[in-house]
Formats: sequence, structure tokens, C-alpha cells
Amino acid sequence: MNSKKSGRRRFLKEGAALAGLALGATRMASGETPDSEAGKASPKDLHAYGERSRFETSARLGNNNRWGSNPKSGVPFVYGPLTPLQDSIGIITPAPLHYIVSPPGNEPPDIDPQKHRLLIHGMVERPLIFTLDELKRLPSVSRIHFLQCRGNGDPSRPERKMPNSTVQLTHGLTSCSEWTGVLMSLLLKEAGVKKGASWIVAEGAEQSMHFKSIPLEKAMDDVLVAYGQNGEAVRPEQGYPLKLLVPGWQGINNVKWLRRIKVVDQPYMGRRESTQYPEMRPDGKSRWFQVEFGPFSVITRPSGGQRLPSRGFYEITGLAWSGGGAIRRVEVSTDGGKTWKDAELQQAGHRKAHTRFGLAWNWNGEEVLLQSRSTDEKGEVQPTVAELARFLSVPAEWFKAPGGIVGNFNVIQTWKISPDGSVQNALFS
Ligand SMILES: Nc1nc2c(c(=O)[nH]1)N[C@H]1C(S)=C(S)[C@@H](COP(=O)(O)O)O[C@H]1N2
Ligand SMILES: [Mo]
Repeated sequence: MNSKKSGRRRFLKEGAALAGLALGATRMASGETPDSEAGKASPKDLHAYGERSRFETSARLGNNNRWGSNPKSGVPFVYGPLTPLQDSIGIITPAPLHYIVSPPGNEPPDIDPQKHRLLIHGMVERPLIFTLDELKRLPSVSRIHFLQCRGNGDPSRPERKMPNSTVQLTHGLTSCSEWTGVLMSLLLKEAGVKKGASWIVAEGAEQSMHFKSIPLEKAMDDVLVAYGQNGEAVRPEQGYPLKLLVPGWQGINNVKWLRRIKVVDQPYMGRRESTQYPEMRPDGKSRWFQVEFGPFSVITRPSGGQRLPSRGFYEITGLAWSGGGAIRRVEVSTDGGKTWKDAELQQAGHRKAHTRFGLAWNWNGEEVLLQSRSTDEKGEVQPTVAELARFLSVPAEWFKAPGGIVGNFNVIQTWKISPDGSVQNALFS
């Protein structure tokens, strides 16, 4: 065992040294002095686990625990770190760019998968304990689904409204991955749900033990106990080694570092679900247990902070998603919603997943109010600010008020393109 280990270490060392030599040789050939590269060679074996090109710099914004602040305005983030949607390609978010919501006390624990267990108990005939290896012996499914924090697009956040905000700041609390795991329904059938049970409570293994009540009906529908994310293990920030995936529902339901499922007959009113999630309305009433997202969409190119270098041809492209199922249609307007054109959907059909849309366009150099509007398989259409206000019976002004937190704020986003080609956030214009 010991000799095996040191042999491996020796191999890695030699491998790194060789890689370093090769790197130095290439750089020297391209005209750089060896001194400027001294000490810079990566000790990692990039053939063992690769890295992107050093010219690629797209990154999450915001600090995990302190959230950080907007580098341009200094305004502190309420959430973070955020996915750089302005750089998104296709529909899959690379795991290292997936947004993270892990407030203090809910930071990723360092879990040894060999020691991790998933317990299913409560109102069941047979309480069960699974190791990760046991879960992996069961039939698996792989599904593409978005994840979104209910605060994505929250208009009470300063960065949601600032003219110089990027789409990362306005919409970066959503990401999309291929998730692989076992259907919750299979595990619950295995355990045998008792009559009278109507909810499950899912619990995470971190210090503050986030837990969330989820209706049994949803748990038996399309909820996944996921161990895979985009073809590898779920990342620690996303819930390694097990993440509950509750497709189309608010992010809070997707319990990370999942270790316990209790089958019960009522919601358990977890800390977050009882104190932070009921939304106070201006009339003093609050909305409880909003869960499923309606249709969203946002144009990612051109978007806030970008600049069109000249008039002429551009593809307008962006992402659409809905908790209600597949995106059926996305329309694009270049005149602030007066007229609309159907965009092309690049990957139609994935339910509760990001869907990329595109529309060929010629910019004539004049001011443009750029918008997109999605429709999902239920026929739900993404609303304007005024339509959402009417639907919720609240004054539209209330959306702007600090503290008037609104989840599921799926309004049509407006980007304003000025004659100089600059693109600005124009949410309330
Ligand atoms: N155990 C645990 N699960 C959690 C949370 C948490 O703090 N702890 N945050 C929830 C919230 S509010 C969101 S939006 C999603 C974010 O998942 P992500 O960090 O993988 O993007 O995780 C949810 N699951
Ligand atoms: Mo969230």
C-alpha cells in the first residue's frame, strides 16, 4: 500500500516536471524569456484534469460568504456568486460557473462520500439508509434542468435596476445543468409511503442544516436525488455528494448535501421557508409556499454593459426557461414591445430547462429598446411589469421599493441600445 502510494507520488512529480519543461520550451519558442515564466508553471497535471484556455476569463461575481459588492457601483450584493450569463454558450452552465447560494452557516461542508449516508424515514413501511455506492446501483436518469433562486430578478436589489448592470447582475441567479441520479419516487416506493403522508422534509448536512418541506405529490413526480452534474460528480458548492433536484421550483427546495428525507403529513416550516419566504404584500397579507416558476427569458447578447461596434448584422440571442415545462415560443421586440418577431429555438423540448433562442437582426444605428418574451407549454406568457403588477393586485411602484422583495419576478427585460452602440439596463423604462 505504502510503496504503491509513493510510487504514484513519484509518477505525479515526474509528470509535472515534464509538463513544466514542455511548457517552458513552447513559451521560449514564442519569444518569452525563461525568467518571466519562472515559478509560473502549474503544478497540476492538465492531462489528468483539464483547465480552460488562459485567455478565457469568464467568472462568477460576488463572494460566497460576504456576497461582495458590485465592482462598478460598490453596492453590496444581496445574493451571489452569480453566473456570467453574458458569456453563456448553448444551454449548459459549466459547473465552475454555476451560481451559488450558501449564506454563512450554510457553506459547503467537506463530505467524504464513503462516509455519507442518505436516510429515508418517517411515515414509511421500511426506513432505508443508502450509501452512495448503493444509490449508484439503482436505475439512473439524466435530465437537463435549470436551477434558479427565487430572488433572481428581484427588483428591490439595487443592481437589478442600475443602468450599468450586466445580465449577470440582473439575472445571474440561474444556471442549467445535466443532472444524473435516482428518481425520488423510486426511493419512496422502495421505502413504502404510509397512508396519510402528504409531505417530505429534505435536510442538508451543513452546519446550519437547511431543510425544506416539499409536497409528496411533487416528490413522486420528477424530483431527483442527483449525484452527477454535467458528466461528473456534483460540485461541492452545488451539494456534493448528493443534491435534491426539484425541477422548475424555487431554488430553496433543491437541498444540497442531502442526508435525510422524512416522510410526514404536514409542512415543517423550516427557518427559511417560514421567515424569509412568505412575501409580505402592501396590503399586509403575505403569500406562502409559492413554488413553481412561470416563464422567464432574457437576451444575453446584446446585453447590459456590452457595446455594438458598428451598425449591421447581429444575432440577438438569449435564454428562456419556465417551471411550467418546455418553452414553446420566444418573441423578440426591437421597439420596446410595439411589434414582435418569433425567434428560433435552438433546443426545443427540454422541460424546465434553459432554452436558447436566436434572431437574425440588422442594427440601423438608431436607439433600440430590445426585449424578449417567452411562452411555455402551459400557454403562460411572460408578463410586462404592468401586467405582473395587475396580476398581483399591487401598484407597479411597489416593485421598486427597497424591502419590497418579490420572488418569481419574471417580467420582460428591456435593454436600451444607444446610437453610440452602448447597451444599458432599462428595466423600468
Ligand atoms: N443544504 C442547503 N441547501 C440549499 C441551500 C442551502 O443554503 N443549504 N440554499 C438553497 C437556495 S436558496 C438555493 S437558490 C439553491 C442554490 O443552489 P446552488 O448553490 O447549487 O446554485 O440551493 C438551495 N439549497
Ligand atoms: Mo435561493
